[in-house]
Amino acid sequence: MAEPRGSSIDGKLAEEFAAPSHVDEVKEKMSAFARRHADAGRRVVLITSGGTKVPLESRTVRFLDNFSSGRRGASSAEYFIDSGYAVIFLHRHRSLYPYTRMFLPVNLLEALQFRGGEGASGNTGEVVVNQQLLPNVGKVLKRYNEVKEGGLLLPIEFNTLSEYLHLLKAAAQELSSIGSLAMFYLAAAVSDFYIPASEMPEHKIQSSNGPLQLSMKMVPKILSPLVKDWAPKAFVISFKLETDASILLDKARRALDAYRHQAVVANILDSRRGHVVVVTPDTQTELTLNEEDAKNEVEIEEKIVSNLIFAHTKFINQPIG
Ligand code: 9Z3
Repeated sequence: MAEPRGSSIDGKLAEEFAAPSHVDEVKEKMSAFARRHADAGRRVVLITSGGTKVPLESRTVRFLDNFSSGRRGASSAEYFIDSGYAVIFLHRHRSLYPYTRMFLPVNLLEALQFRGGEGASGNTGEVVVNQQLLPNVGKVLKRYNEVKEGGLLLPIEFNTLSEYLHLLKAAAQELSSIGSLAMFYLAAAVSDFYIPASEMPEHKIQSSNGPLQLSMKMVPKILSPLVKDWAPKAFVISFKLETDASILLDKARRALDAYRHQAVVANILDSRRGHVVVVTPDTQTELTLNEEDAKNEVEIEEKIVSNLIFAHTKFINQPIG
């Protein structure tokens, strides 16, 4: 498969995708975060999470989006932190977030009550939590505060595909300074298609013009410069999603051949919560949740993270050849 060189992708990124105005500020934060943790002997994982928004108009009314909830990324962040990693969490605005993810379906106002019953005043009454609606909230709050005090989680938000691409490039460049201590865990569901700024209508597309036909370009394969140019010593994991199981493993292997990174986590849309395959150049490991796991509320991300941390340790300790 012919892959464009990293430098041409750099050019495309600069020309066709508007960089977010705060990219330099974010770079500084990521660089300081990586340095501080690496100096303390801690590994750093950059997790991408959630879907991307692709605008159809420059004054955007409409956009293309996808299914990703961000649960994979958010839960994985917790397991990495529990295993001693520091986490840069590059996530889609309002997608699931570590720790709060567990309580998201709950209506907050249903879960809170005034102590002393209905007569208590809203201004002076104390508010208590209904623990049936927010189970384990005390335990989760304690852990959340520990993680915050330890400075172990650096959240960075994106919304559009352009923001995602520029922020991932920035992260890769900043993390390159810590070499093999850095892991990239690219779980975000990134659009394969986009409309370049130069071809996008400025104003809202008019339905009075009749049915809409879109022509979209291919998004540059950012994994290529990430592995080759931006963070060549890092341990890089991509995710491959398909709906047709018969092509999944072949696609995962082809991605490994093309980009020469360390592993692909392959999953099928409908079974992604209970089954994945971790594919490396010379291994193929199925990870599955069994009945016992389901009873104990084990999540598949715990198994994925543990498998990859083991491989990362081997990668760090391999003789330099
Ligand atoms: C994944 O495959 C993730 O596992 C999911 C997680 C997005 C399925 P949720 O966010 O779901 O927990 O709801 N991510 C990568 C998906 C992707 O778009 N990969 C591309 C591809 O397969 C580029 S590497 O071609």
